Amino acid sequence: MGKAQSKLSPEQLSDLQKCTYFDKKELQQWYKGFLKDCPSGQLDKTEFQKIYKQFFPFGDPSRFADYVFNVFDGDKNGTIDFKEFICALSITSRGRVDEKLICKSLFIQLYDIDNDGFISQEEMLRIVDAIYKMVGSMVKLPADEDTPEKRVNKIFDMMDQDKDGRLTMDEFREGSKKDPTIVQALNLYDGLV
Ligand SMILES: [Ca+2]
Ligand SMILES: [Ca+2]
Ligand SMILES: [Ca+2]
Repeated sequence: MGKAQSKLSPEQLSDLQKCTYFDKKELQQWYKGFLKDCPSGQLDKTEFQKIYKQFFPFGDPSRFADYVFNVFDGDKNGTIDFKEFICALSITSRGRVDEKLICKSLFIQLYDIDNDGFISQEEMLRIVDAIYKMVGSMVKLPADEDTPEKRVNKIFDMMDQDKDGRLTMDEFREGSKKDPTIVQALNLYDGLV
């Protein structure tokens, strides 16, 4: 394989426009940036972690990067190609929480680690813990959220409407509208376009 082509073809562009919110110019720009980070056109886990480390130099983002990597890697072949990357990016940065398009359950996929259709308290704790490790001491958190446990309890208090200790897709979706910060955790590239 070696080096990837330097520009997207018209066919690729129209294909990508179907599954993203980006226009042609934005897509080409993202593609250029993508190739700069990864000339082969295929991001592997280590490279993906490196990107996160640039953004979070004071924390340890490796675990969170792994979780996100697994979500971005739609066909689970161990690398992220540009299409997987830009689809995920489009949803995380421009998609509405109730997005019904191709990558609709991206956030849920991130939190639902064992893929059983529910987000358990334990699963959310693993993700939130990874996020806290990633941001390190950069952010000062309010006293009722200064540990991952407290934060997860607070989220469940708000989202778990039937109080059965796990979140359904609907509970999660509704709750994310009330507290967008949960979804924002994925918005790594927001503001860079
Ligand atoms: Ca892949
Ligand atoms: Ca689960
Ligand atoms: Ca519930």
